[in-house]
Amino acid sequence: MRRILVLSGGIGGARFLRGLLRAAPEAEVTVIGNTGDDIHLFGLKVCPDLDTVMYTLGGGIHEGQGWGRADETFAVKEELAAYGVGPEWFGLGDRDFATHIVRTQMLAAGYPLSAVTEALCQRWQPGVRLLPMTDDRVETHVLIDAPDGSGNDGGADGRRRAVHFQEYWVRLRAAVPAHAVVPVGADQARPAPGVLEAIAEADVVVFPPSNPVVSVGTILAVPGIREAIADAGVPVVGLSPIIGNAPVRGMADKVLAAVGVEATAAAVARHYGPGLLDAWLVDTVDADSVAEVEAAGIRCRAVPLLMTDTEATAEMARAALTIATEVKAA
Ligand code: FO1
Repeated sequence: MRRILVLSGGIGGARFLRGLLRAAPEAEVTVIGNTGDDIHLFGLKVCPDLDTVMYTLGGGIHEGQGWGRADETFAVKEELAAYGVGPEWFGLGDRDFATHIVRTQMLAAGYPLSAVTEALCQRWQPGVRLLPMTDDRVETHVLIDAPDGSGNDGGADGRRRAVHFQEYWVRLRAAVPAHAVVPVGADQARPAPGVLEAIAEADVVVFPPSNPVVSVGTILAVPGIREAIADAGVPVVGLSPIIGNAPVRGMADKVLAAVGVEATAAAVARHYGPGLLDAWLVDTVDADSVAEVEAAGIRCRAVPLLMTDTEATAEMARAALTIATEVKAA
């Protein structure tokens, strides 16, 4: 399993990758990063999931938060707020701003996001090849109830409105019902250069414990990516982001409800489906669901899935590679 392809969201994906690199130091790891969380703020293009992977593997992440830079200051944000320029609910720090300025400048000069990401990674040396899922603009929006009198009514029934994923996630803390999750632009997007080639050349494809709807699901929504993975003829292995019927972190259960999927390890495996997924790891507390997942045609094993530290995470990655080897041998 020399060439490993990973579909990654932000924090969960990035932490898993750190364990994977320890478990398989000789491997060539390519990461397809979700860009549906991207947002334009203050005239800048912010790519939270790409940056989280880059900073985590490059040693610049704020470890406690899991996103943003270590040793961060917020002078620019405070100055913007003094001008009354928001949004104030999104915490962009001074060090992080520099990344978005460089990215936006390069995009304005005509470089595609994939080339810009490669350039940013020159500094961070993440130890993986990081590819955005697409160079085209995709923005995940969430359909929520419009508060009475908001003036924002826009849904078919006049009582719902779509908000950017970051507004739903960060400002609203996913505390309001999500009726639908729409990766706007995904249907017209093309996989970024290198994405389909990386899938074709991979020995194994791994879905880390990232959000199955707004992270891995958004990557799979780019036409051609799901099909290429399903047809690649190599083991596709996933690790459940749900442990004991609750997300390990984040609010994956809220967006799972929006797509009609129960927040259980087995339901997420069925959501990916046996046409895509060959093997699935659930946590030991969900050992009861192994039979159910296997009945759905997906090889399954229960192992500890809490990413408490890099060694525990490396052990998860080893389990993923072991079950992939079994799939290949079967
Ligand atoms: N998450 C928060 O909960 N609050 C923030 O203010 C925030 C700012 C932010 C800035 C840059 C960045 O790269 C990520 C940031 N995140 C923040 C994380 C992000 O909202 C999400 O966790 C991901 O998009 C989901 O993968």
